[in-house]
Amino acid sequence: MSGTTSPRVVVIGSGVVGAAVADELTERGWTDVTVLDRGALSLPGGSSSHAPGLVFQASPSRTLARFATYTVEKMSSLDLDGRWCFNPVGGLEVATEPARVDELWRRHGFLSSVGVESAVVGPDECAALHPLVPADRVLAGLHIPTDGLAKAPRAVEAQARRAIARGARFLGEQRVVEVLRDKGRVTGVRTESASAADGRGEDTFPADVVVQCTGFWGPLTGALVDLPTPLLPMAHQYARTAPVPGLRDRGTREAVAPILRHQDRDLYFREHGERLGIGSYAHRPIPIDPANLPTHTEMPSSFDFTPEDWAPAYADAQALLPALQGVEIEHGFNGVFSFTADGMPLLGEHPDLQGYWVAEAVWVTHSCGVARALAEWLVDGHPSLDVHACDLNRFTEAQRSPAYVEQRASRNFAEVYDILHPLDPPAGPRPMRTSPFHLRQQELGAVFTEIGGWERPLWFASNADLPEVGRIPTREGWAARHWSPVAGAEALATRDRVGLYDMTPLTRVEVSGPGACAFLDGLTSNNVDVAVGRVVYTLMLTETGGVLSDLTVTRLGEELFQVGANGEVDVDRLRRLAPAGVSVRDVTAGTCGVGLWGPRALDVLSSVSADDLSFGYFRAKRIHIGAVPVLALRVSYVGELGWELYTSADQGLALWDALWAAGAEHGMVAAGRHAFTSLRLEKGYRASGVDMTSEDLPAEAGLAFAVKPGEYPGAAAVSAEPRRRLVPVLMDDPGDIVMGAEPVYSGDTAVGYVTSAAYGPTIDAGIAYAWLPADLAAPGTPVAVEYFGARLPGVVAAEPLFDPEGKRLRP
Ligand code: FAD
Ligand code: THG
Repeated sequence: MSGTTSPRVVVIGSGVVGAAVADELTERGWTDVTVLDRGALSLPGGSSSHAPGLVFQASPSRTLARFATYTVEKMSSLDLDGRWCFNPVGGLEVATEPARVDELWRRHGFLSSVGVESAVVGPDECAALHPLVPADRVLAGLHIPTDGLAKAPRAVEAQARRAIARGARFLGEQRVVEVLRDKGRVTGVRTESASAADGRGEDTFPADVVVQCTGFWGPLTGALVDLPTPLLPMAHQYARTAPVPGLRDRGTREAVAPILRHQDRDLYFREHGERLGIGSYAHRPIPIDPANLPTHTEMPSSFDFTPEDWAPAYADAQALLPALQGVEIEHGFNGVFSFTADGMPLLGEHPDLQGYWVAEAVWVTHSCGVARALAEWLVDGHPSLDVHACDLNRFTEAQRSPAYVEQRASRNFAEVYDILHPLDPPAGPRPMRTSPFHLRQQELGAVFTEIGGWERPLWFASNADLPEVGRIPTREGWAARHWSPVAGAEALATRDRVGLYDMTPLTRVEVSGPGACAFLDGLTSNNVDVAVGRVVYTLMLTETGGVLSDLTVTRLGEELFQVGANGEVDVDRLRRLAPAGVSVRDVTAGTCGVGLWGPRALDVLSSVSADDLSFGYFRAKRIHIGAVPVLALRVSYVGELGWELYTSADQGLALWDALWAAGAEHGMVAAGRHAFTSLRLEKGYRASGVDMTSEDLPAEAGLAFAVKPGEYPGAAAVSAEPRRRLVPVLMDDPGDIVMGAEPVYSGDTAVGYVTSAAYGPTIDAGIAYAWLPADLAAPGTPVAVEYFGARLPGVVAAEPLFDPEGKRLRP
């Protein structure tokens, strides 16, 4: 795009995020960029002005890890007048407890799955890698050669200069105090400059696009546009020691030794010449109210050091690194930066104000990757990496409440270095959202976890006496946590008799009004202009054909649809794109539903409903269950005969109780999420956002059947040749159960990674769905899944693994 057609962009905030956004936008031809900061340039006083800049690429998220690898790559290519922006000293994470050794192996596996080289090394090698680590203090280490130190202020300056060379402006001492808008669009911003106190220095900057990159000021900036920016500013302690004996006389370079993490004690370390910098997450959470920041200081993000919080951390540091004994702390501060409820950044466009974008709660580590994603999003329509877990609009209203953000983010601070199992349930506030069946589930001994704000049963203790329990192989280690063989028995009982599943948390959206049909048909990949009473499985795609989400669309009337979706991000997309006259209403909270599935489902339902239940697969009908009006969909995510049964929330208990009473004589069980997952993987039903994302084409994800010719986003791109495929791997040993996110090997090469995994009780095998290169995806191909350092053999299998002819669904 030429400069003259560039939209006018204002970036608020010249930290490491704002500068990177300006660089990435101008690189893509959007050159009319103005970056405004309330502070003086080029060190305006935000978190970036004093971040010690450790870049560890390991993370719980594939997307974050790849944001980090791009940051490493980009910052390595930058310099400021010959001085480095990234110093590739490598990273070393040490284990002082046996559980951490396992965790290092798990992280090593994760890094292999995202293509970052790493090695688990013994104590002697740790000592050889780091001059202050004695071999007798550690059990093992994880060495990541490409980790290192980012010099955030230099990276800001270097990226700003590039952007300026392409036409951008950077203006300091311009505090944005108002965002100008017209008819739901941004039109510019108004600032007060440093001299505003004397009544001068007010200015307006017209803009078509505004990007909020204000770091922990986010909640204040968001308030200008009525946007709750759900992050919590918290102080975190960082200190520099006096010269350390073991670091003296090592030459003039700022840092040579790898950055070091001692996660068993929530500590990290970096060299500053002959001094050591130490950061601690071991102290109490110290939330900061951004409204009470000091206004007339150069470093509003730096608070006074609180030595009482520091003392235990320093004792732990000295225990690991004996060279620190007797070494004083020369300087320390409590530095502020942003934490979110789930540890992920906030990226995306304001739900109601077009042209107002946000990139907040971003570490230096991820800054370049985030900025690239945002620039692609603006310029191309969608980022090339999957960003759904970072989407600004991923939260429900309650999850944006200050109380929720404060509680979850504080917990994230405390747990930032903890060993977290993917199924560890979050602490409070709980329960947040409960289905009307919650009371009954509690009576049945449900073991709950919480996902997306909803309480969800994993399994039910009341099923412990099922005869099937004895057929489920026992487990050890991670795979055994938050799991019980009872879950496997619930799955078998569903295949053998009938199971009752809570479907209330599934996002349900009513789309209605003149044009509703044309809207959904033009938005998704399948044909939804079907007879009233039909259900259609269909996909929302990016312009380049990537799978944003899979939906079920039920036609309830000429211009009335119920859409089964995957969370708030889908609702946001539907709302954003709906034309005038089409109403998009999230009905999830006011409604509830169950899945009644299994060979005896018809027996159960016909005993409580006088309606004709002979309507076919993927058909919908309004029926009555006792006195309860119900929308019944002949759909089954577990691959058995049966229905999803929806009603309004007030009648939920009546629905559950009627079915429960009728189910007794048919051996019905209440079944939880683990059973659900095992059964869906036996059938090969994908979970959007987990198995496939916006990075994957439908054909690659095994979803070509849901794509029809037509005019919808992505239509032109869907026929591209698959480069890789999502396929099931069956483990050779049925007892080998992995967790997800493990690397998959062909010979000695990591060629892919696991998405979802579970034990398939009906087929008695460990199932791991995995992405593999197309030429290694044929059934029969031998592969190995690396699990805590062990290579578990398996083989690519043909799918579906269970009932390939679908006889269960259409008996
Ligand atoms: P900032 O750098 O805070 O920039 C936001 C800018 O917005 C500021 O310059 C501010 O002046 C400006 N602004 C705010 N409101 C307005 C307004 N109304 N108008 C105009 N301008 C406005 N990250 C790592 O990756 N590795 C680490 O090792 C690491 N260690 C850290 C240690 C400490 C002690 C601290 C405090 C942070 C650390 N971080 C680390 C986190 C990292 O520093 C931040 O996440 C990152 O710098 C945030 O960058 P940003 O551009 O979003 O925010
Ligand atoms: N139920 C409803 N809506 C949903 C889901 C659901 N929307 C979101 C998510 N789950 C969508 N995922 C799926 C995945 C697979 C199927 C249904 C929803 C499914 N697939 C069959 C198959 O692949 O063979 C049938 C597809 C077809 O005939 O077109 O059933 O759980 N309401």
